[in-house]
Amino acid sequence: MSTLDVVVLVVPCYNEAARLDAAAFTTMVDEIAGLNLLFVDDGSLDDTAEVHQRLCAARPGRVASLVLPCNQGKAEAVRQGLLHALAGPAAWVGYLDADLATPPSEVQRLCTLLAGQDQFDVLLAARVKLMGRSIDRNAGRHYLGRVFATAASLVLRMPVYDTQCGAKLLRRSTALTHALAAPFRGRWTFDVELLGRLVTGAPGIAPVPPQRIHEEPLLVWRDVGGSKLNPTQVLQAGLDLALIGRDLARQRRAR
Ligand SMILES: Nc1nc2c(ncn2[C@@H]2O[C@H](COP(=O)(O)OP(=O)(O)O)[C@@H](O)[C@H]2O)c(=O)[nH]1
Ligand SMILES: [Mg+2]
Repeated sequence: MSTLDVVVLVVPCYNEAARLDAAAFTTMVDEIAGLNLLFVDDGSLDDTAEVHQRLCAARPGRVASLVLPCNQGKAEAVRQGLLHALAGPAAWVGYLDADLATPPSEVQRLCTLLAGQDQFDVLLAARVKLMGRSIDRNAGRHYLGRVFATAASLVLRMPVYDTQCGAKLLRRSTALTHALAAPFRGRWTFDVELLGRLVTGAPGIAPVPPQRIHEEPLLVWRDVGGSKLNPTQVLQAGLDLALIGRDLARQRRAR
């Protein structure tokens, strides 16, 4: 990212008033040049909208909010937010979980990796448990996540390690706008679907080659309590993944 590039990070929120660390988000935009935030309130029933308004008022021009009339799920909130961000001048857009499981220091490091490079168009944060790093993940979620990620990499036919980390950055492109044109199939598998759409492209739309996707192992990540993912949604995610695989296979055959 050069000093002229603008990055807009979409923060999807559903009933996040208690978890949103407003001070941390404000400091994050103060410390990361070119970073703007777009909070999406997905029909929250608590005071999320008020917290967003206070954040927007504290950093006008750098922090904005988008209000969806009713709860549509993380996938649709992220899609709407990214489309909104792409309507502006952003060179890069992306999304970040509201609980700051990926902390501001890592957001800063990811933004620095974008600076002035033309090696990749997609930057995925990856939670890799390595010595010397602090990846603090609930054991059950870790092992379930590894099974899911392995299945996702088979479906996508590329060696992606962590499709589900809630921090991703995407360079503005026709392929990206096209990939966001239609709603995603699943609420919790949309990251896989988005990557699939990007690398598959469409008639007349050049795909993003897998070698232009970069995964960056995080130095710090922590599981934050209050997750909205429940066992039924885990089962649904498995089913959605199978259907995404079927859709992608059909699209590959049609090309
Ligand atoms: N827009 C929207 N965001 C949601 C919804 N459910 C969860 N999120 C957001 O998705 C992100 C991750 O949610 P979280 O519950 O921490 O999931 P986990 O970290 O995967 O266990 C947070 O920013 C949540 O606010 C939803 O129904 N709509
Ligand atoms: Mg979380």
